[in-house]
Amino acid sequence: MVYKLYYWDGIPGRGEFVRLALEEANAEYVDVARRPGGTAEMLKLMSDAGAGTIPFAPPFLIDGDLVIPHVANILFYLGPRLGLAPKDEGMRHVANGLQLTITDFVAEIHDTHHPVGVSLYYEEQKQEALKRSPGFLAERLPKFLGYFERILNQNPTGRQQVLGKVLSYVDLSLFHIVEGLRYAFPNAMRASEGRVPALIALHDAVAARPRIRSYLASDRRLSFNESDIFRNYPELDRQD
Ligand SMILES: N[C@@H](CCC(=O)N[C@@H](CS)C(=O)NCC(=O)O)C(=O)O
Repeated sequence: MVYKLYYWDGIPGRGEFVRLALEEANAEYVDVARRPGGTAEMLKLMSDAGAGTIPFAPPFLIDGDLVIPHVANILFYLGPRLGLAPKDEGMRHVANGLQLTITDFVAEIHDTHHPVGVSLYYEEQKQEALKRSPGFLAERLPKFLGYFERILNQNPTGRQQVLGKVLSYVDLSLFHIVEGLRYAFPNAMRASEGRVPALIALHDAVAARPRIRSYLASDRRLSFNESDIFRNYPELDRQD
């Protein structure tokens, strides 16, 4: 069965967390909105009950008759099927908890440039963004990064991955978090990375995996840009 991933064309966005898992597993999938007519197909699925449950927002995955929305939920479903989740059921919920923490982190990253309203342009909320971003960089960024650093250091089987002895979708998502933060907040990341060496080592190890390396070099990988969650607005980055 070919998985169908639905996500906005033109940005890595939240779809990237799912793409990385599909790519690492060499799974057969179609990035539907990137094909001609794909965005219209996605919007139709979101507006009528053509195929099961109507998703509220992309990303969502269709596998046969199943329509599965939300990054963490998609990865919870795909993880065991792709060999990217712990075998133990309880530990799969631990993985899901970590992924949901990543979901929260992503929402806060998004809110640095959109602190007032999702339907307003950045320029319409730039003053509020300038107030919000310093607090995010001073408190929330180190708190989230430090949390994942602790999780890595506490793994009794080794700090190369967050859970057990083998790579999981959570590790792939953390790779994307570091990539995105480096794009959005290069100054803040330069100042922070020394405090999270295990997380940076995990990022580098994921980047060096053969399938991920080949995906990153392919045209399936979209570049970060200022329509995405991770946006490079120098005025929102650390200034010293
Ligand atoms: N909790 C959802 C968030 C989904 C989401 O916010 N999707 C964005 C694109 S990244 C969207 O299209 N939102 C439309 C809306 O909220 O109206 C997830 O983790 O997948």
